[in-house]
Amino acid sequence: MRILSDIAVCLERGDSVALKELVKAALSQDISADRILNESLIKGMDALGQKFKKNEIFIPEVLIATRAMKAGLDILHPFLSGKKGRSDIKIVMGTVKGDLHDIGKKIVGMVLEHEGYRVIDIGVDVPKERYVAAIKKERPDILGLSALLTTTMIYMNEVIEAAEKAGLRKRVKIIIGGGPVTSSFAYSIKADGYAPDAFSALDLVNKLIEKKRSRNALAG
Ligand code: B1M
Repeated sequence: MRILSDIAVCLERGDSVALKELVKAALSQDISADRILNESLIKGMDALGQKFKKNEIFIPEVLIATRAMKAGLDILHPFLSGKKGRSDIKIVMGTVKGDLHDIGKKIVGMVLEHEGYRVIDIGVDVPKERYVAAIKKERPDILGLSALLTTTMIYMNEVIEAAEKAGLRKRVKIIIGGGPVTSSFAYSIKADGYAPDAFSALDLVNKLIEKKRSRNALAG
């Protein structure tokens, strides 16, 4: 669909003004927010990532495109939100220490909110101590860790160990995701699950919550 590829082009160019207008136009043509997210914004960001990798563009261009991405996400957010019924389930999400990438985490959070979950975003560059503090303060059902760099994903292990040391590991399910993360890595650091994208993260959370509910029901 032409309008979806036009949005992706605006994203790559970092043209926030045109992108916002096109996203609004796409919504008014009854194109779903999920489709706009997947087929234009995420697609555009992937294309940008390829160019970044090949040194065809540099950090300033990526930052300008990031701003455009966020402007698009702000418009889509209300169209992804609204379901009720799971607001008793709390999910804390953060990008690990040393890592400033937050778009993927933001999208995962939006998709989970859309399902009605309560999401608390504790930001980027989050040290293990802040994750531990957030588990104590918020008492979440699920803790989500995001990392986009091969150099920062290993920190996820430290967060899990810190939760264990603080005696909090059994209280919370820990799920991980982000570009370089894999299911075998998740298994190796004893995370409770891995998801490659936002909609798989939703499936994973639904499954973990379902399991918890059946366990609680069995326990009476
Ligand atoms: Co960075 N960057 N970046 N960057 N950047 C990548 C990640 C990179 C792959 C680019 C490349 O070389 N092709 C590369 C990493 C290589 C590696 O380690 N494997 C890279 C690099 C090297 C760097 C710097 C080191 C560059 C430098 O300074 N020389 C630097 C590091 C800064 C730091 O963090 N300390 C850097 C900086 C930046 C910017 C600040 C300029 C900017 C980030 C802005 C921001 O986020 N506010 C940026 C961006 C935008 C990118 C690319 C182009 C796009 C990332 C993105 O937003 N993707 C990226 C290239 C790429 O990914 N193709 C790149 C769109 C987003 C929807 O996808 O984040 O993967 P993603 O999220 C997905 C899934 O991964 C998953 O669901 C999401 C939605 O479907 N997911 C989860 C994510 N978190 C999850 C958590 C879950 C479950 C699923 O459960 C909890």
